[in-house]
Amino acid sequence: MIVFNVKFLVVLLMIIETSRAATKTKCQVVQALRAQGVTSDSELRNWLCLVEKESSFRYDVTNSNSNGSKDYGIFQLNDGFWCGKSNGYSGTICWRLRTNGCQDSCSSFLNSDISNDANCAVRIKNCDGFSRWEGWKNKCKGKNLNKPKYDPSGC
Ligand SMILES: [Ca+2]
Repeated sequence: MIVFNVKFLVVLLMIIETSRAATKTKCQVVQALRAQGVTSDSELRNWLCLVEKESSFRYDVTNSNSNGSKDYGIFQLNDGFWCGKSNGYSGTICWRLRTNGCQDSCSSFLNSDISNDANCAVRIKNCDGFSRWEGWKNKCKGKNLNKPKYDPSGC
């Protein structure tokens, strides 16, 4: 009986650890975005809402779209535009970014290092705005983001 309970506990802890490990905290997201030059608190509030609605702060998540494309990672970056392109681009010229996407593999948007994800996402936002994300457009745009869960000031 005791052996059974210990095994059960170990399995339970492994499940908890796995689900926890695949999630970033609010402040980890804020710090990754600040490292890419995002300084405005109101912009950070929009990013936190976007990440909450798109991925629930999970960095290992993929979702399929109705057109057959897939979205990758904590910022749900689409493989039709932004990742897995042989001529992917690392600069800030918008037409090149829109044409070639970011210079990253799609799988690199699923690992626990979200710095390259944040780099790509910020360049997309700086060129085309948050409206590139359906989750932001439908659930964050024009909404009251003045909530503690979106407050980046303590990070
Ligand atoms: Ca990454």
